[in-house]
Amino acid sequence: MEGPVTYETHGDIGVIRIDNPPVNATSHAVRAGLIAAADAFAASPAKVAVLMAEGRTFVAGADITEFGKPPLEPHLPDVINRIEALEKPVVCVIHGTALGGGFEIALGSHYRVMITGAKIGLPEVNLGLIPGAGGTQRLPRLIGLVPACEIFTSARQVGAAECLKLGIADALSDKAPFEAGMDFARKILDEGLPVRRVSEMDVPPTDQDALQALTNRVAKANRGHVCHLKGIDVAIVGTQKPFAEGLKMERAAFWELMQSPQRAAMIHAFFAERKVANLPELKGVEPRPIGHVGVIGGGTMGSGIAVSCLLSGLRVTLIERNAETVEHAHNGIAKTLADSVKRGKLGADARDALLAEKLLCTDKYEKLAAADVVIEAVFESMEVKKDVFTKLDAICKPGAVLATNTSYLDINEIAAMTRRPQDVIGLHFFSPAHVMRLLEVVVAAKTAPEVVATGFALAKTLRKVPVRAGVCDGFIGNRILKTYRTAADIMVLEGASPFQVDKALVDFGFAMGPYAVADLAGLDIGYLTRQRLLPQRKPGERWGEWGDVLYEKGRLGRKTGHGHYIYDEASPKGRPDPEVEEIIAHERARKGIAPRSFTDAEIVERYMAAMINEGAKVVGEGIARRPMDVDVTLLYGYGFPRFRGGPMHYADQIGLAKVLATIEEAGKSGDLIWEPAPLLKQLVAEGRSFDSLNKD
Ligand code: T1G
Repeated sequence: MEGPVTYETHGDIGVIRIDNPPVNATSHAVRAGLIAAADAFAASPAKVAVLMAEGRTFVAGADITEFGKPPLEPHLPDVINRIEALEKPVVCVIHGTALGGGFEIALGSHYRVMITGAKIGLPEVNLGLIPGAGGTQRLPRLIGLVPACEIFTSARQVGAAECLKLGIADALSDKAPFEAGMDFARKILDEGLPVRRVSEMDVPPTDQDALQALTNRVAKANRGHVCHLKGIDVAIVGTQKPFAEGLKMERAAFWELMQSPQRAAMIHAFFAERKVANLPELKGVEPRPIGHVGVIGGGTMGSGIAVSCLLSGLRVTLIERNAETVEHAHNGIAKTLADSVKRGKLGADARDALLAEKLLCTDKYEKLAAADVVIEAVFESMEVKKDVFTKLDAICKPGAVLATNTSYLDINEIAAMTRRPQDVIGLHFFSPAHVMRLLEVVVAAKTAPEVVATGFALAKTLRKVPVRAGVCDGFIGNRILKTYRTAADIMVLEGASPFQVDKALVDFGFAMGPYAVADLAGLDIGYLTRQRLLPQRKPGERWGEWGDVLYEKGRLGRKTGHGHYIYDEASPKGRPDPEVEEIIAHERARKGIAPRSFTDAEIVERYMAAMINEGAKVVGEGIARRPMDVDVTLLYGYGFPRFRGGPMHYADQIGLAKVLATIEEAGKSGDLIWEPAPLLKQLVAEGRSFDSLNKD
């Protein structure tokens, strides 16, 4: 047999091998090959078959690159039905991650063996889909409705030991897949184990209260997403029908979701996250070592960066000013690691080893002499940054990468303070740095390619999503944030309530609206930013100043229990403070603005148009390489709803001409943020999409 699937026999045992790198996805060729292999086995004298895969993992699902294209026969459900219908036993051997269609193939097999460290999962909801090859019908029959629904709505990967306990796996092995498969096949022959079809099993009794509780949890955790609850519905209703009808119902729901904008958005996000990490210009560029990381500053960002490095196995030397702040930083890191132990994310022994062997907190800069990478995370003042980089330039070894975590300062100016500007780069983490996955890799004018490659290599090690950014005020994320926040402020000045703005954007899919976010971050941050930007303000530029009034009243947001919202026992998540509306009304009156009403739709339209317009300026100026870099930045750093794919993808879905029309309409107010981006105007004129720029 040619192609990615082969069939061979070893005495009474047939072996079906899938070999389709990198992750054995069930491409058309694999599906056709599986049918041919099943037929070959059926026709062969072999009495039992082993189904396994080559390479680093068993099948990790359907081939996502085929989505959105006309589906070719055989379809995966039919392939799996063919395997399950075989009259001789098939044992599937799972190594690596059997995900989506891969796990569904295993469920269609008669027995499952898992190799130590292997995992299974049904992550289709991460793509805006549901399992579409029997997962919602077979898994409930094998383990029960509630655990099955939990697995395919959480998209979590389930380990081998838990699979054995749940009855998903029939055996575990620490041998290689082929040997493990042969062992179990011999067991089937020796014990005369029969064909055992999951589709013929009855669903075990269901705890209806548990099922309802799960459904409520899933609805709350996945607000705005369509697929999760549709999956539960298909599993519940489908498994009350004969299997073939349930499978049909699943397939119909699957295809409906396949046509949905949410699926397109989620798959855009899936591939964008991977493409932004692979920069064409870094092909063949060797990164420098990253084993020993220095961190300057043990504040919130510094200690978060240190924890992120420690949890990724790197050695960390953290510098603080004096013995007292050194101890404070060490205790802060120890506390964060203790929380990871409490949440079962880290073993207590491992934590102790990290603190004892990998972490050094000190006030002696010379301890950085051998560090490979040093990340400065001190107070956001150019004076302080220059002092730190002057010291680092004197102490660090040649070739050390000197990085700054500044979120807006000019990195070219910082680099110019050293004799090695080619070794200086921006690594902009997001708070909390050991949790947030976004990392802006800010490339200064003189940054060497291997230093950029080192930034991306560090991101991969820290399991961050790196986005390359150029130097400007706020880089990609904070620059765009400033613009859509200003658009919101202007709508409030013109009459909208900040609470209406927040609700409209939460309904659109954001976890929080801009004013709840401002309260969470602290209104002092907003106040300092407005003070810093004051000298740069242009004549006629408008922005909201009520935040300064709240600041001067000592209302700093959640941390003082009072911001735009009131946070107290009665409303820990905050309730609107009517006094804020009064303060805003005074500002309108002072500025001679006659307020008007806004619909939620108009608020969302303007907010998004401002975000998209600034995104187009950032791409047009080369600060972001492609529109998808903007999408990934907003998705991983600014809570943009994943089921909308990011602002630039969203713009393509609603149409760039419509976005431009909104911008031009809003621009009649004369506000500078509404100056249309040249790139947007060009694409509209050429009838092109942002996605047409994502190609390289
Ligand atoms: N299809 C096509 N390409 C895939 C792929 C897939 N399913 N999974 C990964 N790749 C590519 C990926 O783009 C990258 O390419 C390379 O493989 C390595 O991936 C009917 C319909 C398996 C855990 O959702 O979660 O089955 O960038 O960088 O970090 O019910 O990839 O090198 O060119 O991510 O080691 C369900 C998706 C599909 C799993 C490996 N399955 N993949 O992670 O490597 S829907 C999934 C992953 C489905 C059925 C339905 C991860 C991974 P390139 P990588 P990794």
